[in-house]
Amino acid sequence: MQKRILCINDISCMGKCSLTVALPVISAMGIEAVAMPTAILSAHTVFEGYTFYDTTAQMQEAFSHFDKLGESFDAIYTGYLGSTEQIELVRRFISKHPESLIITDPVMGDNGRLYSGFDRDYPRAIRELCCCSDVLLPNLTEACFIAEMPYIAEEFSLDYLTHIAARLSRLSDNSVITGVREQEHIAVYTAQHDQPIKRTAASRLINKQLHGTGDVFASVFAGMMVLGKELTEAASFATEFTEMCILNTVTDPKARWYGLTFEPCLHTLYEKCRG
Ligand code: PXL
Repeated sequence: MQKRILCINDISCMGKCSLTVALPVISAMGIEAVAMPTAILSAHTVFEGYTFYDTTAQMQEAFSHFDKLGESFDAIYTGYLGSTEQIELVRRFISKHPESLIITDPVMGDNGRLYSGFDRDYPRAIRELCCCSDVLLPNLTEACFIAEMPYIAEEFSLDYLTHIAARLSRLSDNSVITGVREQEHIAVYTAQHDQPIKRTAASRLINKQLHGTGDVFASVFAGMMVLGKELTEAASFATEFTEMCILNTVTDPKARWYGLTFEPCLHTLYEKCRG
């Protein structure tokens, strides 16, 4: 039977992130993507003057409808949630789905700062969601907010990462920390159960801010997990695919800065996953 992932994330009409990335990526992997929009924005929050339409009421009704129909999901993948109220709503829905692998991308910031629209209380609420998740996918900034550790952008020790991972492991068995800057690479570290933290994958460092990169990574990762791959294999392949998309974007002199030019790479997902 075809696998299916419930994707709980915003729709940024423009800017290529969240659901506008998750749906094509997961579909290209041959997996059904069920979309649950958390908000509709004209563009992601890095664009000045973005519009924001809250869809909490619709989420509530959609969750009730799914409950009534008795729907089940191989995984529930959550990304951008607009409010602590939505976090609570998602937590309640997740608690009724023991059959699902719960993958939480705690979208809330980058480069040591929270995104526009999130206040200092938000990381505490996200921690509650992390507690009922099987896998966390924070970037280093988000990992620091969750772990209540200072953010150090570069030249930190392995001890620093180990400390962060140990705090995340109090909340969830598995964490994949992305966006760890090294001299020439951006690395991905995985922490599983009580095993030592591991540098699992790396891609070449490109000094350009490309929004939506984390969403491409998380969508591929979620798809690979649902297809039965080991966590480290899923993280490695997601890194490889994301790097391919980044290179495809930065080598195009006419590319807009809106997000990754991932579309020409989708066929490689289909080929990898078909079978
Ligand atoms: O890519 C993460 C993300 C998701 N959703 C919205 C965002 C961002 C990052 O800026 O603004 C609305």
